[in-house]
Amino acid sequence: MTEEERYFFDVRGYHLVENALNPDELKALNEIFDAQQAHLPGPRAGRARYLELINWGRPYRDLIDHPAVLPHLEEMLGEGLRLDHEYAEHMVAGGAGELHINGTPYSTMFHYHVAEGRIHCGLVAVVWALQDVPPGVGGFCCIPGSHKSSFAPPVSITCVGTPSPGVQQISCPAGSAIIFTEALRHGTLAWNAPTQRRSLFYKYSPRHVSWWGTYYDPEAYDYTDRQKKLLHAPYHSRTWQQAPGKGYVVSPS
Ligand SMILES: O=C(O)CCC(=O)C(=O)O
Repeated sequence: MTEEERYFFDVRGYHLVENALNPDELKALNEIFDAQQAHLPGPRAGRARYLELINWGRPYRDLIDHPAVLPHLEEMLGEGLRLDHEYAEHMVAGGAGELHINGTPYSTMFHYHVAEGRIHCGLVAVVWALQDVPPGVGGFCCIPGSHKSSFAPPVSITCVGTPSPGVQQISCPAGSAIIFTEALRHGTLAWNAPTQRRSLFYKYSPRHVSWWGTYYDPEAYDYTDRQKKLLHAPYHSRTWQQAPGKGYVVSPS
């Protein structure tokens, strides 16, 4: 992260990377999305969530450690960061989702703080936009700066129906990535564009933290070494390791 990016991330709680995907990557991801969507039963109305994108092919697996976002994630989550879970959503019309999470009350899962000149986060999300998100059409929204709020959010502040002042839509061109700390108060504005919203959510946690509770198999595909490192189950330290099939632990030395 540049000094300016770090400053604005700290102030706002999110960072927008435009042109994170090149046109070939975007095309491949959308073509696979088309094929997956064709399997959906019924009309493609409203909002649908798709799980296990990791099984959708290499373009989806290559988002795990995409170079447009990985350096930012490394800085916020530290060594040993891990992919916690991923999913996709489409929205055709409507589909608002209420604001959630906030700087206060404190949560070990969704925390944000700065110590010793470094950002420390719980869960951090990357939202990949596969279609344009023009101003005013809805989609991801947040209250910038709320990851550092010292007060619990009033329930009167909403993004459903008529959004409250201070709730900000983050518009962006297709191929963008929004990186945000889940401590930020965020939600989904109803979608009203003629095109569907297509968003991919890849969420990362510090080395020893899990939100999803199920873990990837780093051997399931021909992952690169760097991708395998991001797919480990949560742990803090492995200075002592269990000997496979034995009831004792061994020192690495
Ligand atoms: O982009 C959106 O629709 C909001 C995402 C959201 O609420 C979340 O990631 O927890």
